[in-house]
Amino acid sequence: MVDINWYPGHMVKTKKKIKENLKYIDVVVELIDARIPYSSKINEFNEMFKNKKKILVLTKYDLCDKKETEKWIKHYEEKNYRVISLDLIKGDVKKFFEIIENVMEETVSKREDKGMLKKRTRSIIVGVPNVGKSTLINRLVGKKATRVGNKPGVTTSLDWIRISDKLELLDTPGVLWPKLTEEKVALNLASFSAIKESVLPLDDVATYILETLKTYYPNLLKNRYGLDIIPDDIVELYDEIGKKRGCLIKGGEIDYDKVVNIVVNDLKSGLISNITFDRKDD
Ligand SMILES: Nc1nc2c(ncn2[C@@H]2O[C@H](COP(=O)(O)OP(=O)(O)OP(=O)(O)O)[C@@H](O)[C@H]2O)c(=O)[nH]1
Ligand SMILES: [Mg+2]
Repeated sequence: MVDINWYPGHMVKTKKKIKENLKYIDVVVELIDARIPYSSKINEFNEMFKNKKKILVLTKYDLCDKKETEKWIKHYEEKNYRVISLDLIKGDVKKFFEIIENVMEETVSKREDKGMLKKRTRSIIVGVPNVGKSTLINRLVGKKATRVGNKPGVTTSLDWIRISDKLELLDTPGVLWPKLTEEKVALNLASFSAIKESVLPLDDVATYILETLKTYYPNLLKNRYGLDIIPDDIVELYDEIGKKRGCLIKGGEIDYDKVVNIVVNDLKSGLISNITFDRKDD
């Protein structure tokens, strides 16, 4: 069992802030990483947002295994989410506007029937660190309204951002009050940079990445590191990658730390893509 003792103070504050803002919120937009649609989904949101309209966005669609994603979309649709998958970098975000309008249609027309004033839809964007919350907002605004970065914890405060006459969004810092006690979840979150590198031993993360690739994506693993075969033994696998990449220390020994860093960084920077680590059928 990995030992995780991590619950930064700002997580507590964020939770309090979300709760304070709850009464203003019409729609909850929950983001999960398409490569880990189970591990990056926060259970606590179910209870917290139980009476709200909900949209689930699978981000990083460009990096996931599309066949697996289809299964997850179906899974969450059966749980009554409106689900969309998005490539937030190159994809079209028009779909997002359509869905949010669609979800709000009933409420808006009810207000109109009652002769009430038009009001902007208020929506909150939530999800684990690094999932793409700020990127989504920037895409919707069409300019850099909020900061993004490829590490967890870039957004630290809660801000309302006006998208249009119809829509206002609340960006939130990434939150993690999930199933971190599940070892696989923690490893998945670490593999895709939702938790800081210091939380788990990096060699555990690299080994997990290699084992998972070996199981589900052997060809991607072979191609990435130029391997003819994948050794059964994990140490031999490290050795092979080390040799291919010239990770050697004096005396021709393999520099394992270097291999660990290469593997973790290849995943983090999307150099190994079309992968999904949470398997619907497992
Ligand atoms: N390839 C790809 N990269 C993405 C996508 N969405 C976001 N990213 C990248 O993921 C990283 C994190 O994005 P952010 O928008 O800062 O994530 P966040 O959820 O706001 O993170 P915190 O504020 O730390 O909680 C950035 O490097 C983005 O460029 C996507 O759909 N595809
Ligand atoms: Mg952010």
